[in-house]
Amino acid sequence: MSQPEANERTLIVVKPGAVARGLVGDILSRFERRGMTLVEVRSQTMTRAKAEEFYSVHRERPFFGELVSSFSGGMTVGAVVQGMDAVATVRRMVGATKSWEAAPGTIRGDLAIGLTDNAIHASDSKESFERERKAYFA
Ligand code: 3AN
Repeated sequence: MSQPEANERTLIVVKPGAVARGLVGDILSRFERRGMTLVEVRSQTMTRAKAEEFYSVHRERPFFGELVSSFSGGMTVGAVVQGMDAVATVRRMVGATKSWEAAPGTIRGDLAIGLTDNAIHASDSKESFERERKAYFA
């Protein structure tokens, strides 16, 4: 088995619904308490064009319009999170996409119940991280 990377980086974005509910502190503190470092943080309301670029891999999906409207519908908070095996570790901490199925103890399992509005985005690979970091921090 390959060794996990100690200082791997990934991107998380707290989605507008969770920012509006005042959950930013709770969500970011979970990564800090896990021993991970927030190396870059930004808050912004995404333009529609920027949200489309961010989610461009889903352009052909039937839910693309709803996803883009939701993501650009209010303030977001994005962070580059660094730590041991960060991409996979953070995805485990985030939990299942359908947040009603997400395990208790995960961010979605504790804080979300929706699908489009499922509290947080997290990169699913190193390649996605590189692309999404550029798109979010542009
Ligand atoms: P995840 O965020 O868990 O990586 P993806 O990448 O499959 O999930 O989907 C990206 C985002 O698209 C999800 N966070 C969710 O907001 C939305 N989404 C995914 N599947 C659906 C669906 N069937 N209907 C509506 N929205 C969806």
